[in-house]
Amino acid sequence: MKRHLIAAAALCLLAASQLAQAADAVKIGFLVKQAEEPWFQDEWRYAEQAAKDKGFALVKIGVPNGEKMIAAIDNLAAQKAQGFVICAPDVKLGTAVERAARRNNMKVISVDDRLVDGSGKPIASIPHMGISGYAIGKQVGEGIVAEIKARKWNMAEVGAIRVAYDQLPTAKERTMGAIDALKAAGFVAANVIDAPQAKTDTESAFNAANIALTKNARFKYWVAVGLNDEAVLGAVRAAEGRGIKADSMIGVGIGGAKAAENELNKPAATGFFGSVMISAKEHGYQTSVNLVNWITGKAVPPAEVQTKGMLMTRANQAEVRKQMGQ
Ligand code: FCA
Repeated sequence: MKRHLIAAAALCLLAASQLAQAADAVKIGFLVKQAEEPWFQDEWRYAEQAAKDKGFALVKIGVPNGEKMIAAIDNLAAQKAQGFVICAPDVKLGTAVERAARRNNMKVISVDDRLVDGSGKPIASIPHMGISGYAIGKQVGEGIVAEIKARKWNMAEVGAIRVAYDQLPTAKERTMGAIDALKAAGFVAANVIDAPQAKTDTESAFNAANIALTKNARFKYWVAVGLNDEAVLGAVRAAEGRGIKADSMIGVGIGGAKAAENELNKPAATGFFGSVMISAKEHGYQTSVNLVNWITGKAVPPAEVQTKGMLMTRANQAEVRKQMGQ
C-alpha cells in the first residue's frame, strides 16, 4: 500500500513538472502595425500581464510594413515561438501571414484588423478578435446626435467630417456606421464631407480635415468621426486652427486609450467631446491567452469574437473605465 502511494506521488510530481515545463516553454509573439499608438501600447501591456499571470514568454514586435512583418515572423520562428497574435500593417497581407505561419509551424490569431485573402474574403483559418466596426461606429454617431440635440443646433447648419481610411474594412465600417446614425437622425447626406487620410495617424487626419474645412467654410458648426481617436483628434486640431473651438465642434473618437484620456483631462474642454472606449484589455490579454491555450492543446479559439464599446465623455470617464475594467 505504502509503495503504491509513493509511486503515485512520484508520478504526480513527474506530471506536475512536465506541465510546468510545457507552460514555461510556451513563447508567443505579439505583432502590431503601429507600435507608437497608445492603443497598441495598451494591448501590449495587457499581453504582458497575461504572460506574467499564465507564465509564458512574450515577444513584442512593431511591424510597420509587409517586409518587416515577414522578417518578424521568421525571426519568431528562429526563437522557437509557437505562435503569434497580429494586427498586420495591411489586411491584404492575410495570405502571406497564413503562409508564413504554416511554413514555420506556428499558430496565428489576428486582432483588431481582420486579415483577408486576395479576393478580400476574411481568412477563416485565422481566428480573429476585433470590434463590430459598424456597431461601434453607430455608437459614435448616436453620441454625436445626442450632443447636437443637447446644444440645440440646427442640423442644416452642421457639417460632418468623415476622416476616411476606406482601404481598411473596419475603418470604413466604423465611419459608415457613424454617418448612418447621423442620417437616421435627419442629417442630410450633402453635409457629410469625406476627408481621406493617407495614414491612420493624427498628422494625416489633420491634413485631410484641413482640406475639407477649407473647402466647406459654409457651415456654422462641425462634427467629426474617424476610425480611431487619432483621426478625430486630427480633425479637432485642424478645426481649432481655423477658430472652430469646443462650442462649435463635436468630435467623437474610438479607442479610449491615452490619446483620448489626455484630451478629456485637459483643464478646458476641446472639440474632442468623447470616445467610444473599446477593450484593449480583452484584445491584448484574451487573444494571448487564447493563443497559448491553442498551442498547449487546451482549447481552440473561437473563430471570431466581437468586443463591445461604451461612449466615454468628460462627464462619465471614471465610470466607463471602471465598467470596462481598465
Ligand atoms: C485598428 C485601428 C486602431 C484601433 C484598432 C482597434 O487597428 O487602426 O487605431 O482602433 O483598430
